[in-house]
Amino acid sequence: MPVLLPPKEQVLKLKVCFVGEFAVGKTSLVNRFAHDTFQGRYMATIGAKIQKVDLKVDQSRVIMTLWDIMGEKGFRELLREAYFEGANGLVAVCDLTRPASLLDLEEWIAAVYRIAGRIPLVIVANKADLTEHAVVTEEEVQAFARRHDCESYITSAKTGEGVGETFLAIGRGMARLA
Ligand code: G3D
Ligand code: MG
Repeated sequence: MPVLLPPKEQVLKLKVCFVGEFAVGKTSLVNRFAHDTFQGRYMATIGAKIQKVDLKVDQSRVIMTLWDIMGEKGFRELLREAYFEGANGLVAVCDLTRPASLLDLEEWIAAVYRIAGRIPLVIVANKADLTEHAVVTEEEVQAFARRHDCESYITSAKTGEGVGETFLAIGRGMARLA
């Protein structure tokens, strides 16, 4: 007699790297998602901070190791091979109040692709709550994402806007390939 078992949940363990210029909000986004807090005080991340989150994506359970990387240029040359090695997904973050931070993502994405190959990517434009200071438009962010053939999200680590959607999108992008 065949025994009918319920479909087994697929468990995926995946590495996600966060890149982007200094102070765009990478650490704040990770904290917002992992702990649902916003740390008002700024502390420069030294090297990389690694955080684990567990997420249900469609039929899969996705355990993501989030690699929160320091954004200063000197460090990328030195450590990027170690950071990006084996990455399954990439979240590239810019700051809506700093146009250069969007342009800068071009270089970050290329650096990650060189090490990890063309892994799923999500573009994030953070600090949506600072509406008065926003100089980057949603259209510019979308155009950038289109060129990279990926999704983009407008977020605020402060209010939580768009944060859950971003993590779900990268989780889904990776789960699709697994
Ligand atoms: P990084 O990890 O990319 O370097 P951080 O950036 O997460 O450390 O954030 C840098 C600064 O931006 C911090 O402010 C942080 O509080 C602020 N920040 C991050 N995300 C948001 C956001 O969505 N909205 C607003 N208003 N601020 C944000 P300080 O003042 O401590 O330097
Ligand atoms: Mg940081």
